[in-house]
Amino acid sequence: MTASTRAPSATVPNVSPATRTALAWAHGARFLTTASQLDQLPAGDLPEFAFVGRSNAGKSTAINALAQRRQLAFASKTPGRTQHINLFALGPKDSPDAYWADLPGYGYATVERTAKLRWQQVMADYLKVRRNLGGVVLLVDSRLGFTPLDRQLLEFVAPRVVTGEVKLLAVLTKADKLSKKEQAAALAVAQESLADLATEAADVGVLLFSAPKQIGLGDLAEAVWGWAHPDALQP
Ligand SMILES: Nc1nc2c(ncn2[C@@H]2O[C@H](COP(=O)(O)OP(=O)(O)OP(=O)(O)O)[C@@H](O)[C@H]2O)c(=O)[nH]1
Ligand SMILES: [Mg+2]
Repeated sequence: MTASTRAPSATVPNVSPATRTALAWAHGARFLTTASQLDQLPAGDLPEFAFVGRSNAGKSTAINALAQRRQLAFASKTPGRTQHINLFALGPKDSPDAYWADLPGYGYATVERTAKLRWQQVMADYLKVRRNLGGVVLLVDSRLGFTPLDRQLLEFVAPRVVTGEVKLLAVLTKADKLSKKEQAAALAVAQESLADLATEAADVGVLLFSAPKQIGLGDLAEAVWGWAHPDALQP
């Protein structure tokens, strides 16, 4: 059975066929490799979708939620845990159709300064030069909103978003920690922050997300599935 035909988890009931297809695809994610430098990443033509954001924003947790695996990506209470670029393969085992990249978080205060600068450089280079980068999922703690480092990251990647080469989805994590009213406010502020970029670029989105409550999980899966399968008719 290939990943694309695998049944989705019974923990996500009442989903549309499109969401079901996307979740089944995400469920097939498996660890591929880890890299501490860009030149260790596999070259190739498969589209790659990067999960980026501040340390502790919830990147690894979102990947685990998408894959419906507890420990596929290493999530932790200790910020700065993800120190390398971890790559996951998607699609059928014998012919993968995309990669996900879990990138190290930025902005973690107690990481030594030189290590921090080195990583920020790796991140900036990755976003600028990774040829097969097809999309960026920017994870932002919904209680904090976009911080200066998030805005800097957006500036790094904006030129490629404007040309349509790279899609962008901002995911407001930990929505379970907000009331409905606070969720709506966080969404509105994030939409406003992305408004300028969205007028120039076709593919910029934002959604609320919670891993434990599975808020936005189907929408996130569908968005990334759609990036990987631009020619597919609606599933
Ligand atoms: N309540 C709640 N907690 C979350 C959510 N997403 C992540 N967390 C928690 O936030 C903490 C950090 O999550 P990670 O997924 O490790 O964060 P990360 O962005 O990968 O962090 P780095 O690897 O340090 O860059 C963990 O304790 C998670 O359990 C969420 O949607 N809701
Ligand atoms: Mg992580």
